[in-house]
Amino acid sequence: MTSLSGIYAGLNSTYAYLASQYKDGLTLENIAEARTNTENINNLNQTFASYLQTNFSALDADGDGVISAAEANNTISQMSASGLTKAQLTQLQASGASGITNSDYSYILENFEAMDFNGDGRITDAEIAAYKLKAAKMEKEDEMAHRAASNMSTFYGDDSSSSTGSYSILSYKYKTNKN
Ligand SMILES: [Ca+2]
Ligand SMILES: [Ca+2]
Repeated sequence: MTSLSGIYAGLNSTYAYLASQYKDGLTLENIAEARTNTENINNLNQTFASYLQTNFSALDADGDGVISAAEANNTISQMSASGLTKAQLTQLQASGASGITNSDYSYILENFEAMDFNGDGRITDAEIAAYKLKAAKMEKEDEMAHRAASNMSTFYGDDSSSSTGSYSILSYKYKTNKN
């Protein structure tokens, strides 16, 4: 099931990990420092840390230079409710460890416009689910149309066949009536 929840969870846990190191509140400088701190190498997700860094001012809603837990929670739950933009998804796809698989990122980005049913430039989990349902339905219809077409050609026989014995039921009937 393709879902963006891994992204929201990753952003949440990355914020929580960073915030636990800077008890006075997480500043832009803190994030930059944490990203270069070798002690964090195994515990800090660089993709999400980079996202928090480059989107700092959007996360710091009151503009006091610190991302509070409430601000992080608000922003991430808002993201989860309204969905993610193409630019956000493109930025988050930057590394393999970014909440969802690389192929899921590609799938969403390649089908972004068709998937964005309400046309607001954001993709939500509901839109992904609806798109998948629609795609599955269209695939089934294609398959049925193809099956109907191949049944039809069996019925009419192979016109290109040079064999004289390969009359289809229809052409045989036609011939019989004519004679
Ligand atoms: Ca703030
Ligand atoms: Ca949308």
